[in-house]
Amino acid sequence: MKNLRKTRVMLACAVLALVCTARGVETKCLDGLWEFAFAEGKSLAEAKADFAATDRMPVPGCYDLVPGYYMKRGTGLYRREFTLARGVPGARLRVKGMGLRMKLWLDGREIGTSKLVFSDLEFQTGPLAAGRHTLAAALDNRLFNANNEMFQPYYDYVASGGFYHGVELRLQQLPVEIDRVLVRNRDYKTGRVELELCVRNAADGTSAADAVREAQVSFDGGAPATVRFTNGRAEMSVPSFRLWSPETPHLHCVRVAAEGFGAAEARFGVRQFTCGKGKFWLNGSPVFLKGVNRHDSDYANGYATSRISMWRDLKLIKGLGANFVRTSHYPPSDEFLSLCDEIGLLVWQECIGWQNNPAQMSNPEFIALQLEQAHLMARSTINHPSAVIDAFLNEFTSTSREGRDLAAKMVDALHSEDTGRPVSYATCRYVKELANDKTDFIAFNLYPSWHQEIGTATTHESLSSTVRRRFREVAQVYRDRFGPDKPIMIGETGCYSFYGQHDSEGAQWSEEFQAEYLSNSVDFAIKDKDIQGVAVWQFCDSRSYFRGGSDIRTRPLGCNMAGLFDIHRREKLAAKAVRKLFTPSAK
Ligand code: ADA
Repeated sequence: MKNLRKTRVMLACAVLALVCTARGVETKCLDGLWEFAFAEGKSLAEAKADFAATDRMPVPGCYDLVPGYYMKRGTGLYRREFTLARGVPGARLRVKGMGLRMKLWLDGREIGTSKLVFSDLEFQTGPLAAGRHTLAAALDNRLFNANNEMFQPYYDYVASGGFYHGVELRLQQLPVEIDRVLVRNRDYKTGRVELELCVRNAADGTSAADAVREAQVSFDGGAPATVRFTNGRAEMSVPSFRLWSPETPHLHCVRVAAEGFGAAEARFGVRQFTCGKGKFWLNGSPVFLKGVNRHDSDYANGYATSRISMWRDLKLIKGLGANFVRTSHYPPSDEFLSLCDEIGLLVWQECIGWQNNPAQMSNPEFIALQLEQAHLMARSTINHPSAVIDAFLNEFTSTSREGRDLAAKMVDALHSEDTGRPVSYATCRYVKELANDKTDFIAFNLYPSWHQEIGTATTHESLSSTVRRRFREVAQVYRDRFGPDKPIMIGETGCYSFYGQHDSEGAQWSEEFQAEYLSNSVDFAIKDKDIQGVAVWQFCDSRSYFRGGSDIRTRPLGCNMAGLFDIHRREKLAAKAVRKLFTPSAK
């Protein structure tokens, strides 16, 4: 009897040891120099996996910023080989953001296509044998004036072809395996979280959520506890938890291991961000959002921003005294959010858009793509405590029935992922606004005396009074229309300047003019009773449309010049003015 008990204990310990050392889904990085050819003017339909390579191209990277292909439009053809030491029952190819459309082949077999520019995408490969494999991709960067296009030619940011943040294979080791663990905050006061296990069948990637009934869960490297899961979900409290905030960005780690189903780890934070009583609330206290809009782009590398360049930008943003960044106007990379988790910044992320019109918003394919991007963005970012707002379609025609219908669908799609995040969009439609009924807060973009009321900036006094009067009027419209509960923020305010160009009396486009402009609008935002946040347009100058586009005369060298920093991140006077207002923080 005694021996039997001893054997049982030993067996249990052995199982536990096995479970605790279970490796989980393995990642194989496929970044590097790939074979390349460019088919100018050609479409994905004409692309083939066995193309004749004429060059090589780095992944990640935007091919249309590389000499030979600079600003050309067509399809970039990529290919590389990789070797597997062992066969696997299934794998997923992860593409961490691409533009603008893509087709993929593995060993000559098509494994997927996508038009979800900027999204973090995965494609099933099926079982893979040990040995050599060939992966090929076609990336089309052509622009069309067609209603089903996610990237319209008139958007005020450059359209670029390439792999933005790299490619990896996620190799499943077991026929049914835990792929990821998602951590949803349930109660920030007690550190209560819900774990969702994403368990997959290797062969086709379908969900097997209910396969895992019991798992070993450990937080922050502590002792594992046995937890029962129902339909892949279980609630528990994080031991000795510390809250995440921009000032104290504490992070926790969870490891889940289940016998026969492998293991997965996740980093997360305990926090709550909500809207109510006319304010934003972080962990139960009101928070005023002070920040910038940022394009995830560099002059030289386009959207293929590196970790160091993102980190440099985040240091500059934090250095302004900001607590907030809006990822204008498309979903951020996973890497960017990880860095925001670490450095402590509240992030507004959004699905791609820019002044979309009723014809686009009633196009079934456009609607389907937008909804798919919304689901993907909200779900794939659940573990990032920095991601606190989900948004969509910057400045779409929210005065139209089509806009209102699509907005309602987008709000539902984003809320359905159960992230706990407030949802909204940035509007520029003011009194005619129709689509804000279901949003959690109001964000409006306004450029009085710059894009609107042109000619009212003639004196320092008229600039100041116009800016303050218009912001107040618009804030009041929203307050009256939507009542006292929804917080109101300024999604964008700003104007343009040339780095290094000065004028003692603040001529338009001088650094002085921009600094004076933002001193007025940001000061108004901080002091106004209704405004609960402000995001300056924009963090740094950025590439926009190149030789055409509606406002082309205001895009010198193809750039939008509204940055607090220039495109090389050199500080303008406006950055100093904003820092002065953000740092002492009245609210
Ligand atoms: C808009 C838009 C921004 C940018 C800005 C500008 O409001 O949302 O993306 O284009 O104006 O610089 O004109």
